[in-house]
Amino acid sequence: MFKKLLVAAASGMIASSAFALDSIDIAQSIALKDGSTVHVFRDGKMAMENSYGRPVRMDPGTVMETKDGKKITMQGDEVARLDNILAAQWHN
Ligand SMILES: [Cu+2]
Repeated sequence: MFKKLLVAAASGMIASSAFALDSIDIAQSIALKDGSTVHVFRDGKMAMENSYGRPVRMDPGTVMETKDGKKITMQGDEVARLDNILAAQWHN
């Protein structure tokens, strides 16, 4: 797990929140400029995690800015899906 975090940090993909999510369902987690994180699922849909590590809603189509200045358009709004993954993490 620790090694995984180091790899994530080195690649610049680490979330600013305390947890790097460990889910086979999540393809990519991208840190945003405002301190939140967008998790991209394997099917291309996304879910937002705020800077406190809580799942939050975002309207599909919303344009987000990544920490390194790229623009991403919100696809879907998989709050419940992320909520389940986060809940599972806390029980580990
Ligand atoms: Cu978003």
